[in-house]
Amino acid sequence: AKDPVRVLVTGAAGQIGYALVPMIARGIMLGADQPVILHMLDIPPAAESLNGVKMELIDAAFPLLKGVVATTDVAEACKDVNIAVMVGGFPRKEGMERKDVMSKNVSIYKAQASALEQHAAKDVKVLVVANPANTNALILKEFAPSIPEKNITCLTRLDHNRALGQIAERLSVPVSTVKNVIIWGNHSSSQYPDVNHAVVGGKPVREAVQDDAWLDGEFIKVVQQRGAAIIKARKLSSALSAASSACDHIRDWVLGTAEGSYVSMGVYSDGSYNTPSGIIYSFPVTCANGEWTIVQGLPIDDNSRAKMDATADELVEEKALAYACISE
Ligand code: NAX
Repeated sequence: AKDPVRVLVTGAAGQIGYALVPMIARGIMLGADQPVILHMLDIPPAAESLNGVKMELIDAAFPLLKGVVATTDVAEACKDVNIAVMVGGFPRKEGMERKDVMSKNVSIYKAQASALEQHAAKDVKVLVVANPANTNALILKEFAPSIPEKNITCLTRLDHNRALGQIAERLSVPVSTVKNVIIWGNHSSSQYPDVNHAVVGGKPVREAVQDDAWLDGEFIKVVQQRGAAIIKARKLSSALSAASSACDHIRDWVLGTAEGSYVSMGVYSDGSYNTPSGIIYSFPVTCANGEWTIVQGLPIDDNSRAKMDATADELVEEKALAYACISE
């Protein structure tokens, strides 16, 4: 039998946490033959509720779940973890300035970076979910210099999956027949969902849909605004889809992407596609042997270029705001 993998989930008492931990314990993230030990972190006001989640995990009697650590101590939470899914953060509340939210998250991600740096496995793979996801991941990278930069990523797979879902709904085909959409840039409404290289049942999506106006207009808007639409409908933000997409992100990263298909991940930019280096930007990637590689050489038209640059500009601006918070 395989040795258990230690998976940290921060913000585990929250909505996404509640949907995510049973998926991990069932093998959805790392495979049906991979035992796991769950490390769950939350803050003291949520300690009792976190303990309730631990009780339910015990009650569910998951065969793959070999242990549960539920704690409000960051060092204990990070001890020897192989995978870290960072869901905890400070949410934007009504009336709050962007700078104030950034400042709270910068201090959280700075502290948690140091804890991972000191206590996690040296080859820990990190996925940041909490918003602003790309910039939180960048802060984490900056303050955990011994963790390889390739190991620090953020979640744009939910946006990717939303794009697949919209194409499948439009064509009334199973979502599994659609692939190679791309989310470029920031996990925010400036993201660019690109279908120019996407295929459905082997055919280019543009040929199958035969409605460029929809693909270049409404489709993009719906994907960019989907988070807000879920909040409007559910009075709560996306949780099951976020949890499921986080599992997809880690599973593909660890176990590899299928031949001929790529997925979207927020990764440390090396300047590919003339994006600014030094930011966490979402690219199309393939994964093999536990490593992601940016898909190279896709032709980019002028329309795409402008949208890719606009979302990059927003990330550069977020980075400056985050750095202003650090030096204060
Ligand atoms: P919740 O407010 O339900 O849960 C967040 C949890 O984090 C709470 O239990 C809170 O006590 C905890 N927390 C706060 N500060 C912490 C700290 N310093 N250490 C550990 N835990 C801490 O939010 P939820 O709906 O679960 O969303 C979590 C985050 O995911 C939010 O930042 C949200 O904006 C972000 N999202 C990101 C998505 C993405 O695709 N990247 C999509 C879904 C989601 O909106």
